[in-house]
This record gives sequence, C-alpha cells and structure tokens, in this order.
Amino acid sequence: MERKRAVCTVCDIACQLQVEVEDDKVLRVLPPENPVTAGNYCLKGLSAHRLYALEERLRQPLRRVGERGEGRFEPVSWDEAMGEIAERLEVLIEKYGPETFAVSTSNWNTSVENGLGRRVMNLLGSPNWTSGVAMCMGNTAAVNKLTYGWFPWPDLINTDLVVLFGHNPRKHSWTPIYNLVRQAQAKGAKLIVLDPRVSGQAARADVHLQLRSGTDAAMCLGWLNVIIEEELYDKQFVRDWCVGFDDLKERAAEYPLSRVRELTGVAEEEIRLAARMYATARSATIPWSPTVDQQVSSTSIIRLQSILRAICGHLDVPGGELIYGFNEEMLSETFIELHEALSPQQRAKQLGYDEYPAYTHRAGELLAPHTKRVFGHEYANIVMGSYMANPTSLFRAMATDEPYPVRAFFSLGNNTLMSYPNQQQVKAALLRQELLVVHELFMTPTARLADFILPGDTWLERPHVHDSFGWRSWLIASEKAVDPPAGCRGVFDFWRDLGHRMGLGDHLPWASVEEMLDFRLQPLGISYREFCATHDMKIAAKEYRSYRRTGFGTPSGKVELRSSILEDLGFDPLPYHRELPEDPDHPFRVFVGVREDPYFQTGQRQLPSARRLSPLPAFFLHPEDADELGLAQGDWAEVSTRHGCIQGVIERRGDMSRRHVRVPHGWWFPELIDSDTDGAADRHNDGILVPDDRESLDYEQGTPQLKGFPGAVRRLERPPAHIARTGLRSSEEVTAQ
Ligand SMILES: Nc1nc2c(c(=O)[nH]1)N[C@H]1C(S)=C(S)[C@@H](COP(=O)(O)OP(=O)(O)OC[C@H]3O[C@@H](n4cnc5c(=O)[nH]c(N)nc54)[C@H](O)[C@@H]3O)O[C@H]1N2
Ligand SMILES: Nc1nc2c(c(=O)[nH]1)N[C@H]1C(S)=C(S)[C@@H](COP(=O)(O)OP(=O)(O)OC[C@H]3O[C@@H](n4cnc5c(=O)[nH]c(N)nc54)[C@H](O)[C@@H]3O)O[C@H]1N2
Ligand code: SF4
Ligand SMILES: [Mo]
Repeated sequence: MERKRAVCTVCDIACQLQVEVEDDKVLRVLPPENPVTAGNYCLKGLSAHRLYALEERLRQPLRRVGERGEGRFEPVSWDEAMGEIAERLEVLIEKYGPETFAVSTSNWNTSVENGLGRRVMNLLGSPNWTSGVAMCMGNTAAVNKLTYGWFPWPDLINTDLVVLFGHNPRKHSWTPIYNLVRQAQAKGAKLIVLDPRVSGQAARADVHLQLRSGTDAAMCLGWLNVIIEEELYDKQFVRDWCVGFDDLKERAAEYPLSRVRELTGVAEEEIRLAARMYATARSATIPWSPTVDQQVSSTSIIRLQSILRAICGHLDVPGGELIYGFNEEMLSETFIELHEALSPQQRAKQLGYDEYPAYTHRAGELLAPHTKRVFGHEYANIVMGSYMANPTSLFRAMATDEPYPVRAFFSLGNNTLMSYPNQQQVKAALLRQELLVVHELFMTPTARLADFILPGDTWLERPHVHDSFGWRSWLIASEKAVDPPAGCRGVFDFWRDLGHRMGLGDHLPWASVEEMLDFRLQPLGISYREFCATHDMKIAAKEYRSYRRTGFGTPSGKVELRSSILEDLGFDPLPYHRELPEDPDHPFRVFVGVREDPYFQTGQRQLPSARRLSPLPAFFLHPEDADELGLAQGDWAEVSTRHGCIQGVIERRGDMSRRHVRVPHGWWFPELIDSDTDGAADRHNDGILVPDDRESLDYEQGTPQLKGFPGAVRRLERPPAHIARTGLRSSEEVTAQ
C-alpha cells in the first residue's frame, strides 16, 4: 500500500488530497496530510474514486450509428476515432474556414490540459473557444484587468475584513475558502455578507445586507456614495494612482441612499454602516463570487468591486487584494496557448467580438501593449477567462449560421447542453453540428448528441501541477495515483494527437503531460518528478505595491475608475445599475445557486450515495409565500419564466427572502438518459428558464442573469410521470441543504 498526493479537480478549488493505492487500485481518498491544509476536503473529493469506479463510466471510444440524439453508438478504437475526427474537421475547415470549429470546456480543466487546446485552435486559426468560466471567475478576471491590469487575489490569511457577495462556501462547498474565512474570523476579522437569504455565511456575519437578488450594483454604488461623500477614501492613492475620480463622484451622486434603499430593499443605516466598515478597515478583501458574474449588471459590479478596492487603499497591500503577475517559477499557460499565432483577421471573427467584447480578443487587443509593459507579455490569460468567444453569440451561430456557419463543436469535460443560458438554443446548436465530439467520463445529455464520445482520465490518473489558474504564484504538486482504465485517455493526449494529425506536430514537441510539466517548470530548474519529490506546495514571495515600480497595466498606467477601454468599446465608461424590468405575470425574483453538497454542478448524479443525500431538484420558498400558493413541504411545483418552465419539489425555508425563489443548477437523471429526452434535463435544469436576448444579458460581456430574474411558481397536482421511472418515491426523500 502506498500513499500519493493528488490535486482534486472534482470542483475548481484544488484541494491536495491523499490517495491510498494498492495494486494500481485506489483504496481510499483521504484528507490532506499537511497540517496547514488539513481541513481542505469535502465529501465529493473523498468519494471521487467510487464515482470513477462505477460501471457507467465510459471506458472506450464510441461512434454514433443512429440519428443524432437517438443514442445508438458502436465501439471504435482511439486510432480510428481520432483519424476520422481529424479528417472530418479538415473537410469542414476547408469548406467553411477555421472559425467553423468551436470548443467549450469545463472549469476544472484549467491547467490540466496545460493550454494545449487553445494552442491547437490558435494554430488552426479558430478563435471560437469558450467555457463555463464565461460566467464563473474567468470573466471576473478579464473584467478586473480593465480597471488595473490584473486579477488580484484576496489575502484572506491576513485580512481584517471579508466581504462576501452572496458567496456561501461551506464544509462541502469550496472548503478551502470556507476554512480561510473562518480562520480570518477567529483571528478577529469582521464579515459583511450581501445575500437575499440568511445563508450559513450570513448567519455568521457582523453585517448581513439582505438585498433583493440582482441588485448588487446598486448596493456598491450606495457604498461609493457614502465613501465619497464622507471622504473615507485613500486620498493620496486616488490622487497619485487613479484617473476618472471626478466622473466617478458624479455617477455615485446619482445613487443617493434613498434610491439605493428602494432598489435593494436594505435600510440606509445598514448600507452606511457596511460602507464605513469597508472603507475604514485597516485591510479588507472581496473574494470572488459567481453571484456577480451572473447578472445583467455584471461588468458594472465587477468594476465597482475593483474601484472600491482601489480607492479604499486595499489594493496590493498585506491583508488586501494582491496583484501577482505571472508566476516566475512555472510558465503560465498563456505562453503555451500561442494567442500571437492567431491572425488579426481571425481574431476579429471571434463570436462576441463586436457584440459583447469585454472578455473577447477585442478588449484583449486594447490591453495588450499595457499588459506587455507591466507583465512582460502581450497576453495574460488568468483563470482561462480572457480572449474567449461569447457563448450566446457562439450558440446562435451554431444554430442559425449567423454571422457564419459553425459546424464542428468539441465539448471537453463540459456538459455543454446544461451549462449556459437558453438551453433550448444550445440544443438546437448541438443538433445542427456536422461534427460533434465529446470528451467525458459518463454518458451525459450532451454526450448523447455526439458523433464521437471519447472516454477521459481523472485527476487520480494523471500527473499535474496546479498553478492557481495563473492567478497567484502558488504551485501544488499532484501525483498520478493509478493508470487510467485501458480505453481512457486525457484531454492533453486528445489535443496532442489531433494536432499531430492536423499537421501541427512541429509545434507540439511534448510527448506526454509529464514532458509538458517538465517544460513548464523550467524556470524553477527542476523536473516534474523532482518537484513532487521536494514539494507539497510552493508559494513564491510577494512584493507589495509593485505598481509603484511598474505602473498599472492599463492605457493610462493608473487605476481607471473611468474605463478608457470600455469607452473605446462604445460602452458607458462608468459603472451603473441595471436589472430586468418587473413583470406582473412573473412576480417572484428567481435565482439560481445554492450548490448541493454531494454534486459538482451537473455531475455526480450517477453515484447512489450522492443521490440519497440529495434526491430531487428543490425550489426554496419562504413559508409565507408557500402558504399563499398553497404549497406544502415536498409538493411538486413548476417555476416558469417567459422563456420556459421547469419542475421540482418545494422546500419551505425560513432563510429565504419573501418573493424570492431558489432554483438549482444541474439537475438531470442519468437513469432516464435512454427513455427521456436529455435525461429530463429539459424539465429540470435552470438553463431552460434563462433567456439570452440582448436585453437579458449584460451589455459589455453578454453574461446572463441567473440572479434575480422574474418568474412564477405554481403547484403541480402530482409528480411528473417520468419521476416514477427514477425509482425515487419523491417528496419525503427531500433533504435540506
Ligand atoms: N458542493 C458543491 N460545492 C460547490 C459547487 C457545487 O456544485 N457543489 N460549485 C462550485 C462552483 S463552480 C461555484 S461557482 C461556487 C458557487 O457557490 P457560491 O459562491 O456559494 O454561489 P451560489 O451557490 O451560486 O449562491 C450563493 C448565495 O448567493 C445568494 N444570492 C442569490 N442571488 C443573489 C444576488 O443577486 N446577490 C447576492 N449578493 N447574493 C445572491 C444565494 O442566496 C446563496 O446563498 O460553488 C462551488 N462549490
Ligand atoms: N445554466 C447554468 N449554466 C452554468 C451555471 C449555472 O448555474 N447555470 N454555472 C456556471 C458555473 S458557476 C460553472 S463553474 C460551470 C461549470 O461547468 P462545467 O465545469 O462544465 O461543470 P459540470 O457541469 O460539472 O460538467 C463537467 C463534465 O465533465 C465531466 N468530467 C469531470 N471530470 C472530468 C475529467 O477529468 N475529464 C473529462 N473528460 N470529463 C470530466 C463530468 O462528468 C461532467 O459531465 O457552469 C456554468 N454554467
Ligand atoms: S472542495 Fe471538495 S471537490 Fe472541491 S477540490 Fe476540495 S475536495 Fe475536491
Ligand atoms: Mo462556478
């Protein structure tokens, strides 16, 4: 029996767990050995080996034989599959141009493929790469760059104040952040939580701003108003290092607290108290959260967070938010990705480039010389979130040929059908492909639509060094614990093989992930094996206030409170609040979120122990709202918007705000994959509810509103018929999260 250390990629927070191995089999996954990180594990990580050992796991490549979506496949060898994929891709590129080829990947994928996918796409000439990071952290990283050139990391270990925008890390959800917040509180840090619900974090907060879902931008503008009016900002920093303060002041004045109270539903005194606490704290952090990535005011909220950090003096100081720049010890994926290989003409064809440019190549081009001046390279892809195609523009092109045909689509470790707004359009887009390839562990609703399904490896089966998404200078060692099953191959091997078959061999000199890691670790002067033998983690020293030496990576070299890049792109250069108009037919504010402990996003529903813990999709309602609608605990109900409707069971919860409904993300039933369309994802997943027309998206990035959209709730007389086929007995099996 042997113990290895591997970085868990079940979710995207990278705990380094211990893995007990015997005879090339994983016996157990255990919490970390390192006392500093000992509490960083959750039930998904510890049960991962059981998920991967299930019979349902894909273990050989499959090729479609029936009609698309019919679900009939035949086994095929890797060589035959890859040969045919490369050949068909080449024909499509010849016919429509390289931009006809698009890719969507997952979030955990960050760094496990080492940037090879984007390299191959750039060399082929396609700009149409996107990912779930378009509404989870990647976009935040890209939008942060507009204000001060990089995406700063919250120094939670040393901070005096933490502000959580609806972020609710728990013992089994983003555990390392949960632990860091608790440790900070134990050392005396204060906690402010903005959340329409009394979440676990809100219950522990010093100040809980129970705002209406979808009004974070208004709240931040209220804070700014107080901070500027009461002159609580760092005057010297604003004078020396910021541009656009007077314009910002004018904008903030448009949001007096009486207006902010009306928009957010929070009392003026509470808003004032929180703003004062933030501005006067010795140090403060606003850790990232997806709540701000998923609103029509997303760009403004992210900018407002950036602005608050800067003018209150919390940028690049101990206990504040740290600008790391590239890690000097391991080559960033950016250097592998070769964005410079893509011609300006092809860059300009990126879907979303004109419509929603904030994280596309278009904003990247405006930042490039300044990124180079400060960080030494024109491209800086942090959390994979820069230089991306916009998903809505992409799926529209795939479904309609507008503005041009996109007919070859690869989904790599991403349940694409369920992971974007307007699931109806994503389905139409996938059905219309001439070549659809899915790299997966399981038969998902997306995989079922594919021409080829390729079985992947897992984090227990591949070598890896986690480089903190290129965000901060921390490296974490991850050893391969066991070999993948004979028919399974990693995403790195997929790209390498495809690239070679497409004539790019000269640009792909690394024969294995390990060779690639050796290459990326060259600055450190040791190989991957030496790294694992000598390090658990490696944390590079941090220089504070490095902008004093380099300036900021923006056109002005300063913090741009008024964004010259947004202005050049034709948008309001100052932050503002926008929300979806009220709709009397849909009187509730619906939000997606509150992740379920046993699942990561759309995954894990194959694992019986996970399903026992959380058997059915649940809608949370305040008991008084439930009473008004005649809804008892466990009743089946339908939530509808003007775009679609989904079904779930009612969970009456006193922690909800009145007139709000929570709907879960990611529900489908693997056991129904053959009998029901999309494994019933079309009747349970949130993407069915969420429109993506222009007014329903953030203007600058094109990000959807998952927080606070208008919806209606009604009781269903009985469980939907397909639920009987899941073997669940329904209502009484619902458990609280
Ligand atoms: N077990 C488990 N853990 C996970 C995941 C998982 O799937 N399962 N997913 C991981 C991933 S990828 C992510 S992105 C994170 C997300 O996890 P969190 O950051 O915790 O985000 P959410 O679950 O989306 O919602 C959290 C809170 O936002 C509140 N909220 C709703 N609307 C608003 C609003 O408009 N403004 C504000 N300020 N708050 C609002 C909700 O009431 C809820 O309490 O969780 C990670 N952790
Ligand atoms: N409608 C809607 N869309 C959303 C969200 C939402 O709330 N609503 N949330 C957004 C957020 S916060 C995030 S983080 C993203 C998440 O989007 P994704 O990162 O795509 O997350 P999953 O839904 O877990 O899909 C991952 C798929 O990869 C497979 N998989 C897991 N590990 C491996 C592996 O090692 N190799 C391979 N080949 N496959 C693997 C799993 O079986 C699963 O089917 O979705 C975003 N999209
Ligand atoms: S929080 Fe859980 S799922 Fe996420 S990396 Fe850590 S152990 Fe894995
Ligand atoms: Mo996420």
